[in-house]
Amino acid sequence: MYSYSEQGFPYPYPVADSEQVHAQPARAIAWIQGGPLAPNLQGYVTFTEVPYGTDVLVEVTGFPPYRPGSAGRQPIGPHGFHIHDGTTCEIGDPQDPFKRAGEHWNPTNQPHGNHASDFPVLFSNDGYARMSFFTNRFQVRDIIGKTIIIHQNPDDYRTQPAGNSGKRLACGIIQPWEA
Ligand SMILES: [Cu+2]
Ligand SMILES: [Zn+2]
Repeated sequence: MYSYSEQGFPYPYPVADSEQVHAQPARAIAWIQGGPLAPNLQGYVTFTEVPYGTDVLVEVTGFPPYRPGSAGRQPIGPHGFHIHDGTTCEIGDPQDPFKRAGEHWNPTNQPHGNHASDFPVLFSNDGYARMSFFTNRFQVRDIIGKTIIIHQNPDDYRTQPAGNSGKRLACGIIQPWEA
């Protein structure tokens, strides 16, 4: 037997192991801070272990205004959003910040569009974004110490190696969260 409230929606089928169900879920958090291209951007991303995968919740304020694309110029927003394989949010070049956060974390050697670290784009509502989604591509313990990057431009989920998402607006380091 299972119930929605006690064990979550049964994906892909009910959890049989009651010990697994009642164990304290592993959690992680990344505090997000904008760099020189978006100094007002700030927020957080949380990762919560759930049956068969991970729930991700993100809440961010301070996005720059949307700007439509034109010939040879990418739109600003919605914003590419990924886990990168670097472990630092050092700014580096202020014109092209956070390069030391590395490239898309890619533990299964997939093309961009199917990286474990490829997330839905972040959609700004007059500067504010909130989104939650489920992924079965990693567990919380796999991503501790890696970085979250929010980009200036949309992810096309096609261009290699990073979806043509453009410059890096903000960064955060994923850390264990005991709340
Ligand atoms: Cu990225
Ligand atoms: Zn990718």
